[in-house]
Amino acid sequence: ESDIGVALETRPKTKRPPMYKVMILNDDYTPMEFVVHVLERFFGMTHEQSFELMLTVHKKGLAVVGVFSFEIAETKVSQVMDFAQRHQHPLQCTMEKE
Ligand code: NFA
Repeated sequence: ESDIGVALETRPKTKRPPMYKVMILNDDYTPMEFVVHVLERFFGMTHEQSFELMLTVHKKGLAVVGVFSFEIAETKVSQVMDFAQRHQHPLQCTMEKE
């Protein structure tokens, strides 16, 4: 009698952590070479990859430069914003949940 029960849901609810897109925005003042350098330095791209992505941002207005966990994305955004500010360029870097 006490052995009778209902079958319970056993699916493990192991959601993957959300990922964040890090984006670079175009502006009229930041030199192209500076953006290329930022992409090489903080996103581990080759010079060719960086140049191509910089041109995409220049033409389209923005581009996703990488997808990371929250903490890594936050760090990338801070590093780029600090670096741009130190060099007095208005370059903007933002993040958005995927
Ligand atoms: N639009 C900038 C220029 O013509 C270059 C740039 C590219 C800036 C990508 C920001 C992002 N100097």
